[in-house]
Amino acid sequence: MLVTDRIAELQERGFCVLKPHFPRSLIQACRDAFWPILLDYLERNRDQPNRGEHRHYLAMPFEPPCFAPEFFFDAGILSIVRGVMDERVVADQWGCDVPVLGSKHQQLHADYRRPLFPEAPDLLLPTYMLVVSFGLTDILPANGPIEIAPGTHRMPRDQAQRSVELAEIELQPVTLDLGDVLIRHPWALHRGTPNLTDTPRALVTIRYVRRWYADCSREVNSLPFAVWQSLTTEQQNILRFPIEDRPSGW
Ligand SMILES: O=C(O)CCC(=O)C(=O)O
Repeated sequence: MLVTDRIAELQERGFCVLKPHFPRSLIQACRDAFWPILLDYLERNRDQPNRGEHRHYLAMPFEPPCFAPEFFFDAGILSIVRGVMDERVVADQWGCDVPVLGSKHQQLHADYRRPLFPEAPDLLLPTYMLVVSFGLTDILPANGPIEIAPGTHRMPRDQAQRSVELAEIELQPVTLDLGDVLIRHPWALHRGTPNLTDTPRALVTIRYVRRWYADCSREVNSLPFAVWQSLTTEQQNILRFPIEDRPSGW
């Protein structure tokens, strides 16, 4: 993987895929621990999908092995994310998107679309957030890969939307083998596609933002103090999440 090539791809197309990147064993351990939590959540929230029909978003737990430092502090991923933004980026969201059987195509959309300067919504700005995602299973055409319209992160929203409608820009399905990592600019237009299988499709995401940016737009879990304490100071400085049960005096 050439970091400079991936940075150029992100800047040009709004997304890139690192193939294969994370060890499968790390993801399998995450999935084994997370699956009962996910199934319980789906059971309780079957009738209250929060991302459209038969689509759920839930905050990921920080208890290992659902959480692994390798996911957040990977040297290759951080080089790319820092290369696009700056050295001081922080991670501020850790969640999972789950379409289940019955889900449909989402409307084409951008995430976190509230403009930084409302008086200039189409002002072309340097990137100030990126999302890094990987599947807890293979993500194939049958279980609902995300589709992304390349280059639309740098276009006025109306023009981007029109270009896709007129098929001047083609939506690209992003299938992912276990271990592959998708890095994308959340303003590149995209949509979820239907999961046609009985197995929930879990795509987990870490959001990295420039240190000065905050929007509290998604629910997150707290980081247990013991987990936070097990990290190096440099790693602690990259995580911007509430810390649970921090003893007084810390
Ligand atoms: O889960 C996916 O494939 C995409 C989800 C998404 O873009 C959303 O819910 O905003």
